[in-house]
Amino acid sequence: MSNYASHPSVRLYSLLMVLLTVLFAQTSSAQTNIAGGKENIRLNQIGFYPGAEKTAIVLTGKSNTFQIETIDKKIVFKGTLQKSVKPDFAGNFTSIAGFTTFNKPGKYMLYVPDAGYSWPFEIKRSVHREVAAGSVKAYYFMRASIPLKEKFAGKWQRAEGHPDTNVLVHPSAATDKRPVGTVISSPRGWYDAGDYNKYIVNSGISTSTLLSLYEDFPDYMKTVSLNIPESGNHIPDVLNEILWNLRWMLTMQDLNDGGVYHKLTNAAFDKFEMPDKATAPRYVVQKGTAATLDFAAVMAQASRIFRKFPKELPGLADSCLNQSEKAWEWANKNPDIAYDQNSLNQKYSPQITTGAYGDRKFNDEFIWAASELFVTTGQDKFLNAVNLLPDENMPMPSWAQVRLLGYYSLVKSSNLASYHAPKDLPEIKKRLLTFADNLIKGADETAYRTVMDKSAGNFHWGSNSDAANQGVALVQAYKLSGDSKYLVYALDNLDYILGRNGSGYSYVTGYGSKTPMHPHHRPSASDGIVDPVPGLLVGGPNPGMQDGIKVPSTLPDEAYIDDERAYAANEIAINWNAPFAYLSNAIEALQDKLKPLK
Ligand code: 9MR
Ligand code: 9MR
Repeated sequence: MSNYASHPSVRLYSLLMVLLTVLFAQTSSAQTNIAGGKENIRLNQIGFYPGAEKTAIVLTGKSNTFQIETIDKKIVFKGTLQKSVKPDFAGNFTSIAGFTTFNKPGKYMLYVPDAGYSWPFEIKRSVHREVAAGSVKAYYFMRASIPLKEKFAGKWQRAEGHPDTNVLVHPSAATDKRPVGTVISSPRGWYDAGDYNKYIVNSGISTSTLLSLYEDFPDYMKTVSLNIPESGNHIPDVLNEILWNLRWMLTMQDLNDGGVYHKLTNAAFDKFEMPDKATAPRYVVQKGTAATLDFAAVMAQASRIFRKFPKELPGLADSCLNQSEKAWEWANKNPDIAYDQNSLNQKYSPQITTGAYGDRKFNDEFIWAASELFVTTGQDKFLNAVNLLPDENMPMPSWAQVRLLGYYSLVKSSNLASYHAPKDLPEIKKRLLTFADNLIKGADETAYRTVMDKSAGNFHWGSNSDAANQGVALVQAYKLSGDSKYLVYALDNLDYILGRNGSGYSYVTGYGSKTPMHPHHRPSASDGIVDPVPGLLVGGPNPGMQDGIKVPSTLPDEAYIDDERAYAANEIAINWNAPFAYLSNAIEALQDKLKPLK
């Protein structure tokens, strides 16, 4: 051994290795430096509007200056970095690169001497048009009961999953007219998330948020075509896509009494396999107050929107309204039926262990359903049945909390000629604006200069939907007040989602330079295609780690991991995509109103 090692040629070889190692170390440190910029400069990886604010966040603290360069490295703008007023959650201050005054369309990178180059980005009009449309097209990829053809789905084509034409009434849902084992047909709909089940409560807020996107921006949404099977049928594509889920929802009501089943589900979550391989029996389970009221709200809203397409969709608006009113009546007779999966599992079999969506407080669902029914019918009886202002709170919308969805509808309908304003309307308007003012207060002082970054409390399961829903609330405040300052902060939260954040990810699959590649999404994980299904917003930072997968950092805004198993941070879901679709499309529609403030 020692003889061999001391042989001259071996010594020469070792010397060579040392030299090579030194050389390699140098190239790799140069590479880290470049990658360092990508990691240490956080910005919207899609880009910026020429006339709007442009902000990037720099994490390395030494340099005072930054520059914007073209892709072939010509310097086009030089600026000074500003220290953040407050530190990030780790206690470190950041540097803010503001380049709002640079407005020449093109493709660029941001360069900071001690950090390197950022991801590339674009400055142009309609810069978010594609990602915004992609976030709606994402629902097509979530469709049950239809094969996704290559013409529409490209490389993510797949066989039909879950026809759902033979669905069993679970013992928890049995009635005289529909005893245990009755078979009903309940096809179509969107899969909820990474799993293949269909839940009315979560479908409610998702479908309504997309309906509101159309209702609030009809002219813009009419220009968004999605290349889906219905495209070209004289109905705007966003509505075509919504109809896929709405028609499923309509089948979830038992017309014998008006009650709506909580969900259509397997007994247990499927393994990771393509939807056509997942053939376990499907059940509808117990009717509940939340599901029935959410259904009533969505159908009332859908009725007034689809009323405008009598030729294309004859009778649909009437069916929606009739079924909505039936649901409303059922809920008023059954005002307190929670879906309590654990206690149901003690009484019935098979046990159901899929998502619970088990809300226990229904006053927000009553407010929402009453508001939508009132706006659609003009009848006071709906609002008279509820206390519109039960307390001072203005809770951020989520699957379990829908009060503001009702307020948004009441407020925007207040200029309809046929409308007699409810007595609480002035107070609701005032509260919505105060709510928005409180959201934006202090956002500029945070390390990433966003509303989202203000509070550790925002970072829970599905945190990205909060970032998006804050943006939606700010768009509503803009629509209510005409004050474009709210839009500027809505855009900041869009920047947050697309990369100006604590993890450095653009959280939307397929859009941006560093995006989730391993979302907790059964088709993306099982289709053999490297790229995940595009346009899906992952749940985002969540230090809770309820899935048991360790995140690289438990700081609130960094607690994210792109790991297929990490369903508490890296699943995708229809109720998270919907506010993102609303926000990104609304910002596109309103791009000319984004007058800089800072
Ligand atoms: O895939 C399921 C996901 O859709 C849910 O959000 C999550 C929490 O309910 O559960 C996932 O399923 C997991 C189950 O809870 C535990 N065993 C592993 C399953 C797949 O990772
Ligand atoms: O989004 C839901 C989140 O608010 C809950 O904390 C979590 C645990 O109950 O469930 C989430 O919803 C999941 C649902 O139960 C099943 N499909 C996937 C959903 C997203 O993870």
